[in-house]
Amino acid sequence: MIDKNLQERFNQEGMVLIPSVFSDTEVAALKTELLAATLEDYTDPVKHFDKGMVHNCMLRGRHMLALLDNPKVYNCVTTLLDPCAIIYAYQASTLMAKSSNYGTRVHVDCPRFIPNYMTNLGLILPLDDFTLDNGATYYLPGSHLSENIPSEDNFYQQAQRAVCRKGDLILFNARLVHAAGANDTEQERCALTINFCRSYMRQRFDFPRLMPTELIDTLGDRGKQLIGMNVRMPSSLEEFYLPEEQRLYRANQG
Ligand SMILES: O=C(O)CCC(=O)C(=O)O
Repeated sequence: MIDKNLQERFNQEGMVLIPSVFSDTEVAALKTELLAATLEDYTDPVKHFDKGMVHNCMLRGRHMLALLDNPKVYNCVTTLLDPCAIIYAYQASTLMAKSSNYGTRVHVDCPRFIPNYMTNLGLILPLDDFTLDNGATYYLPGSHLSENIPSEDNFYQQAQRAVCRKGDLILFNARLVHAAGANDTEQERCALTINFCRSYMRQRFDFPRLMPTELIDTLGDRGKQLIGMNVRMPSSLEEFYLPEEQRLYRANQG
């Protein structure tokens, strides 16, 4: 799915959009699960600053879990970032009717800037069409190439909008300066957002411990890699000396 032209555009602009990756049926199933989880969390007083941004979506529905094994997603991530990539965070960014969320501030999704080296890759899977009215993501092409974050004024003067259809895939260098828009419509705008990182980095949550074994067992090799099953740390000498095929930190993980 990632050809040479797309890779070049990604390197230069920091974002590419791949059309029609998911069918309407797949999108509808994901949206049903995500909206239920969002509404369930929405009034939770603990979640005060990031309302609408469900965490750890793999625990909140079987379709969102199965996305971890999706070959198209895996192909994009391993081509653009790294063959051994893992998930840093599996979240959502829902803009309820007439609202914004924590993603609406001008920001990057990775605090480190290393010239010519991407540590994190962002993925947005729109579950509703992204329009100018319902909050299509603002982004500043090329901004991933600089350490500096522009002022809000400069950002909004030059920013473009990721207007797209539900089921398209937005992939971006996590150093790209971006912001969710505000949703001025009467309908929610739902999206899944996954941040991938290099295999030797820490994840936001310890997914291999956080996920019940029964759920991990449903995953194939791709999903297991992405949640970090190949790069777990031994907590005893017994675990360190396990035979090769049972090792927690597998060989050749980058
Ligand atoms: O919801 C959006 O349009 C962007 C989401 C975002 O900025 C983020 O998750 O970091």
